[in-house]
Amino acid sequence: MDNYHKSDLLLYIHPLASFCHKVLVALYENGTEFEPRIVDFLKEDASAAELFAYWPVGKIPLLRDRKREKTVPETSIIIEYLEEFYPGPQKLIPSESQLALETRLWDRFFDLYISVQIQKIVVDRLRPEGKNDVFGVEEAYNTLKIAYDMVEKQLGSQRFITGENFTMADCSAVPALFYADTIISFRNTHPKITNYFEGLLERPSVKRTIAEAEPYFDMYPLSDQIPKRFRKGKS
Ligand SMILES: N[C@@H](CCC(=O)N[C@@H](CS)C(=O)NCC(=O)O)C(=O)O
Repeated sequence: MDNYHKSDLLLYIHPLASFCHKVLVALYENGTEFEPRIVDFLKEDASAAELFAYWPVGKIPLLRDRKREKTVPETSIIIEYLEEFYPGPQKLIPSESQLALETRLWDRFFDLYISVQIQKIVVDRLRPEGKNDVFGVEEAYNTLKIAYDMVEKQLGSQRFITGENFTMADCSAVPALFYADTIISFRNTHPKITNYFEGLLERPSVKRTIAEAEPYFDMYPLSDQIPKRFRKGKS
């Protein structure tokens, strides 16, 4: 059988990429079998060529369902797709419609007002001299601060961002808060975020995602801000 694959699901990723972490956490939460394919944008290798062929905007992660011959882009859509066609024990989108909306809202919130703002700040450091977006970066810092206050308020006394159950919104929170903390630390200013994030870090899915990113941490422009406890042999 020449088109035999170990898994129907092929996931184009990079282990350091924050949006990939969101989907990896979802997959590990449910023990969903998949084949990772690392895309190295710097090398423009075969994986990158495949990614662009399937999804010309070239964003990762990208899911390819070989059984259904379907290409699934965008983290939230990927998680919704997995929930529909490859469900596992951890329900990531609640069945109750109001809670499902809350989940989608806070998923968007972490993506748009934290992860995207971090991207703006980090990518600006990699821009050629004279091409920096000083105003955009300033705006991103402001948005991050507002977002922290909103997340702190939303958490109230609940364990997860939408209540007592772990959902897709918490998958988004993991990389958002991991990288945001390297830019503006919330540890001395936002006790509920700190406590929530520490709880997330205890989950095996999150530990595994961070451990797999660790060999690549030096590629991150603010790698010196990643706490030593996440670095092997550097505690
Ligand atoms: N809205 C997208 C964002 C994905 C995204 O920005 N991915 C980054 C990696 S974290 C990427 O592909 N960057 C490469 C590039 O922009 O060229 C999603 O949720 O999937």
